[in-house]
Amino acid sequence: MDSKGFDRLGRDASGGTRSVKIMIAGGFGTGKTTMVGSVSDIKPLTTEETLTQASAGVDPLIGVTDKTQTTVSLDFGKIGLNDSLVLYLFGTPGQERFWFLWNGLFKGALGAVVLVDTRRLASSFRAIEEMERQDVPFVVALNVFPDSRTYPVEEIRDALDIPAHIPVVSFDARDRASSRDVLVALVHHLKERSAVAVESR
Ligand SMILES: Nc1nc2c(ncn2[C@@H]2O[C@H](COP(=O)(O)OP(=O)(O)OP(=O)(O)O)[C@@H](O)[C@H]2O)c(=O)[nH]1
Ligand SMILES: [Mg+2]
Repeated sequence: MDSKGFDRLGRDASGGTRSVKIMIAGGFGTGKTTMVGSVSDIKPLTTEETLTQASAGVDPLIGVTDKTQTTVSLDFGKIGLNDSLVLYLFGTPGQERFWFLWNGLFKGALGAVVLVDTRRLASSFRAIEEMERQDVPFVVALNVFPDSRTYPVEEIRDALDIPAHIPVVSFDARDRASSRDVLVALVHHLKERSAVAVESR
């Protein structure tokens, strides 16, 4: 228990609602802000700023040409998965020049979703490497854009060197139910790792 009477999983002394911090991470423009916005029960907090020339050549807009804004600090949202589990969602900035912020943002996080745009695997590869450095359990979520080719999950796993024990799921970040399914997959993964005991509904 901490000084406020909550244990590491956010449970109060009566064993009531658990509040856990979950990161929504991934490379530039993979749909992190979109996912937090679609799945959050509350109006999400965003820190979007207009894309500038500073990112030109570093974070190419291939596949996301209509993108005009980027997260410069974090996204914040919240979702009650069931009566006893509330997830606080923290979306990371995707531009690599802001990745130094990840160190602080990940503090206290129980798990993470790493978004991947299969059209731009290079940026996702770096994000997965970074996740291993952060040492937080994670699942990989392939955000399927309309013009994405459909790859067998095993092919993506090989291409990104994702170990067999890490779940890889496909989803649509714009869709609340689909985004929620990803969070449920993460919670199951955490449960399997005995990091959190969740009573399923
Ligand atoms: N078609 C389609 N477009 C998407 C999807 N997810 C995001 N987008 C679009 O892709 C662009 C990037 O989405 P964002 O949610 O801003 O991505 P992000 O990962 O937060 O980006 P950064 O914060 O800049 O790293 C936006 O123009 C979205 O409207 C998706 O699932 N399908
Ligand atoms: Mg964003």
